[in-house]
Amino acid sequence: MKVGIIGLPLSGKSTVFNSLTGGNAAVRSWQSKSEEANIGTIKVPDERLQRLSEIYTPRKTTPAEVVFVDMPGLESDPASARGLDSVFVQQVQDVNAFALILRAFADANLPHPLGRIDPLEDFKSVIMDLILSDMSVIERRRERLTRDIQRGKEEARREMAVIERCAALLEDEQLLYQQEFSDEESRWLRGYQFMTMKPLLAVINVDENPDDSLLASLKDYLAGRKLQFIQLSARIEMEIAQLPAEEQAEFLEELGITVSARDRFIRAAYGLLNLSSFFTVGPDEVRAWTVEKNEPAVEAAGAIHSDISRGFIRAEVIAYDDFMRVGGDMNAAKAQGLLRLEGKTYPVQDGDIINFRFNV
Ligand SMILES: Nc1nc2c(ncn2[C@@H]2O[C@H](COP(=O)(O)OP(=O)(O)OP(=O)(O)O)[C@@H](O)[C@H]2O)c(=O)[nH]1
Ligand SMILES: [Mg+2]
Repeated sequence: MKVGIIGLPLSGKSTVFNSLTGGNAAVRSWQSKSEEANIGTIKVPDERLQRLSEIYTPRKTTPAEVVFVDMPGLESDPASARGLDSVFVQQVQDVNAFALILRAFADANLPHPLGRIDPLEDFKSVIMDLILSDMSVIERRRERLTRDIQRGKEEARREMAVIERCAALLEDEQLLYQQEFSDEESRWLRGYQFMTMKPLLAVINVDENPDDSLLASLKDYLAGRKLQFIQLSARIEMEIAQLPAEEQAEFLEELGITVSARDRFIRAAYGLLNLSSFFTVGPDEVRAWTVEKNEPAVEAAGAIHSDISRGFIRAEVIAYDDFMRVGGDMNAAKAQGLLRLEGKTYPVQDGDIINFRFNV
């Protein structure tokens, strides 16, 4: 899974990135501006994986991973709104979701690029950039399709219907990822790489004494649009994340933070993206894999290797909880009928332990 961290300049993107990855990406002052994207990978903490590893004592234990891409600031200017630049679009092409950082901290030494602290307006402004960018993609495609339709191409007519529907939604300032599309529509839409098709998590970056009225209007707005958000104080979280592991827990406790930003972030991202984890176990490796919720077994197999998907015969599946209930003993699980044989279309559940049978 790959998450793009986006937002206006100086909203705290690199600070959030560092708090997630424990990294040391350069954080900026108002004079400077970042140009390059930073990339960092974190391992998804999962207690279940640890327990499985204790049972199998494998040579290798491999957690699921999330990659974060910390993007340069979006030069959003509502007066001359014209969408996103092509370098940005290129760089975020393969991210699965956006985390949009919203500045809700005041700091006289760090002037806001638009001259005011207003996370709600910032949110609207970035969203508008994403929408305009998608609209210009549609505009270009529309010209082409119009010509094809005139030449009597039936396919073009069907595709046009899909993008006209998207255009209407975007004009209504809806985000495409929140809409329902049929399988056929989704197939057409994949090719467009729409920015608003990527699920979005709003991250409200506050300081020690947040302005509650500012936050209330933002949260009302987000909730009203069924958008997911989390609130954190990136600078504090970054300082904690850069401490040695032993000291981190102590600090979090002192500050009364029960769950670190990283963990909250990952949980939110998993929920937002509708993801779950399954496990593979054995003496060589115990490993967690990330798949979409209810992904068919044959496609989940493809997360491991395309051969396993291609040569799929069946999946031997046991739920993590069932496995633990019989003391982590696979033979006992078999004897009690807890190990199931499932076919290609079986929807993989969070916590499934799977052994794929395949033949290539
Ligand atoms: N007071 C306060 N300052 C913060 C907070 N988060 C970030 N900052 C400061 O804001 C400045 C910009 O932070 P960055 O993380 O570099 O912001 P950015 O969005 O990555 O900036 P660009 O990449 O240049 O667009 C730094 O001086 C941070 O220390 C916060 O929660 N509170
Ligand atoms: Mg930055």
